[in-house]
Amino acid sequence: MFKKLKSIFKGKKEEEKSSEEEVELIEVEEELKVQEEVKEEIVIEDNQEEEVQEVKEITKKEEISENVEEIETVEEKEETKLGFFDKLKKGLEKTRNNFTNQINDILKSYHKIDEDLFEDLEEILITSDVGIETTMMIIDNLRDRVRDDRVTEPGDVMDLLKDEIKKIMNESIEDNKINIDPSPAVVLVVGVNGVGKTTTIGKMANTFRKDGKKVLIAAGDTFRAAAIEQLEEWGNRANVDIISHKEGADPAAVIFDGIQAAKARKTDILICDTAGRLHNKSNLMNELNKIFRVVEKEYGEATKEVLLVLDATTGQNALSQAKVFKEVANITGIALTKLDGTAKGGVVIALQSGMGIPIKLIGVGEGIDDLQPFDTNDFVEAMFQRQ
Ligand SMILES: Nc1nc2c(ncn2[C@@H]2O[C@H](COP(=O)(O)OP(=O)(O)OP(=O)(O)O)[C@@H](O)[C@H]2O)c(=O)[nH]1
Ligand SMILES: [Mg+2]
Repeated sequence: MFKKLKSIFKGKKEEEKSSEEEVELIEVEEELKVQEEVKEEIVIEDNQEEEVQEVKEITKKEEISENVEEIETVEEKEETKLGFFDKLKKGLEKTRNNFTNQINDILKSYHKIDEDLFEDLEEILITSDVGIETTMMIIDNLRDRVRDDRVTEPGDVMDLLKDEIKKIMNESIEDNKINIDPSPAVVLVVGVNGVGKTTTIGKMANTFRKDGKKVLIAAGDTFRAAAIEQLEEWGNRANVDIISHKEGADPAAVIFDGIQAAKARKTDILICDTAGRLHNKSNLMNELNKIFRVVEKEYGEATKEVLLVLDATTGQNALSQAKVFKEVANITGIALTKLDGTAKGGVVIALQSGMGIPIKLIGVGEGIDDLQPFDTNDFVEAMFQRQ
């Protein structure tokens, strides 16, 4: 079915007790004195031993409590990591049910690995929004791997596929860490209407503030009053201040004021909202360029992140938006929202490997804590995990 498309796209003691005591007994009195002294020494030694014993016990207790604390910290971290992973798994439930279950069924239906099996896998990947080009590359690599490793059991293909997806996703990017170090940092949030920019800014502001950072938000979407109010609401929830102007003001002027306030308040991270109207490319380019120029001129020393927000439920549309924004701005990362609402989470693979833009954050719900830093390995594992 996809043969035609395929042809187009080929392409880490010591007891030195031995200060021997030679006591000479000359007179009884002296002898007694000496004995008395010896007795005292022994008492002192005993006392010292007791003290040493006490100190040893205290040290032991401290060591034990330190160890308990260490174990508790490790357990806490593991619990957080587990809670995090479970949340990711839950957020990817629809994708996993669609994608992994289909792959499982296909693999079970084959008794040997042949070209038909590869084609069926290809179809599942393409219909899960992995994108044709990226799918072709993954399946080609998988085919080579099956041949090179002399794999014959269809059941063994799942782990190989998982591995090839991780590889292709890590190939074209350096890392998935959001650029906020060193401070000050400025995060410019761009993206079309309704993708979840304001919600992501609110969640992000809350996460940074909880991490001990001083955060400020600039309400650069002046297109409608409701946008400013919505951001103010998120600012209240996240306990972060907002710099805003009135509806219809020049977005670049709001960002300018945001930068001055961030400098005066010694803010670590300034997050800027922008309007997402995509009338046409040149309009978008002009508006964004004006903001970028202000940031460059007024906040040249700041670490910059240009975060493109994309809605995962829009599938291939998200890919086209990424293409347009990549042309008009130096996008440094993607925040992919609404992954909880789609069965086509495969778009993550297409975006990161096909577009070469690292996914930095993922939205897995509408709540303030429903934003996660993206980790390729965790993502692929969560996507493939069986219930
Ligand atoms: N389920 C789910 N909903 C989300 C997520 N992120 C955002 N939303 C919802 O998407 C809708 C639009 O979000 P906004 O943050 O207003 O989007 P925006 O890009 O700022 O939109 P405009 O300001 O109109 O350009 C809201 O109803 C959000 O609750 C997510 O990760 N999961
Ligand atoms: Mg908004």
